[in-house]
Amino acid sequence: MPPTAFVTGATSGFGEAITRRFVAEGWRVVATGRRGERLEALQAELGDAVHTIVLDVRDRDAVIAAAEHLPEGFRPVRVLVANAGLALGLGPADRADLDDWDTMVDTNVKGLMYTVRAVLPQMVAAGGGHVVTIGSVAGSYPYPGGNVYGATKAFVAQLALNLRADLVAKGIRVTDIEPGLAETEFSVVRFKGDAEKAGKVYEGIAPIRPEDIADTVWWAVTRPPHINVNRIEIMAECQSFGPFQVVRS
Ligand code: NDP
Ligand code: 8X3
Repeated sequence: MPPTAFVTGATSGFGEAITRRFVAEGWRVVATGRRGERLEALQAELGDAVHTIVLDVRDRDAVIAAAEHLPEGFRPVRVLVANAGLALGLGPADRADLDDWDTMVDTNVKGLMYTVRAVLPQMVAAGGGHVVTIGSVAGSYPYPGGNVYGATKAFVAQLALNLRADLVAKGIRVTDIEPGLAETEFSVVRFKGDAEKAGKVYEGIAPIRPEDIADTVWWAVTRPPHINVNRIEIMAECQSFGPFQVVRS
């Protein structure tokens, strides 16, 4: 029986590329996300190797039920790619929309918690597995307007390390992949559908592509079982760090 990967946020960007990569490598994939029509298209294209579930990771009961009721042939989950997430807004903290902050925390923090908690028991019962979380460089380095988004990604990185502490020597590995600037639908979402503004983020540069992250996930999960890749930070070559700000009067 081919092994199964469970991917959240499989309807676009990294999650879609990760789904395609695992299927191409002969795996089965449980592909999840809120947009059912995107999942149907993916299923039609990739066939029986994919089982789709319309799933909002903010819905705790639905996440638990999805993991508990996987069909024969799609369980136990060998690899969880907890990828679903988003940034909303890029304004300064004093003017940020609190609903945006709530949505980012509900999705990137609580949705991740629910997903991990839902899938882990079957990995423990099976005596093996791999949890891949998708953090961000924004979780390590501050930037103007990154405020709560970056803070949610710091949570992702620390949860991944703490999962390692709980799961050590249980055959379950944990890797946090922390990308920088990558062209997906991320900026369209961040700028609430403003495609022109989103497009400018990637103008004149060569950003990370979704396939690069799919390749990174695949690399991490195919390392020999006696090692654990704790974290991978990966930036576009055109991206680097800003200087400290010093404001003079
Ligand atoms: P996309 O917007 O292209 O994809 C985001 C995915 O997350 C979609 O499939 C979306 O599906 C899903 N998603 C969002 N909210 C929910 C929800 N409540 N429940 C279930 N699924 C949800 O962006 P990316 O591929 O870039 O983003 C994937 C991850 O990578 C995110 O965690 C993001 O923070 C992170 N990241 C992105 C970087 C970038 O520059 N692009 C860099 C570093 C990290 P749907 O809308 O159908 O539910
Ligand atoms: C997305 C990368 O730099 O836009 O997590 O925050 S960044």
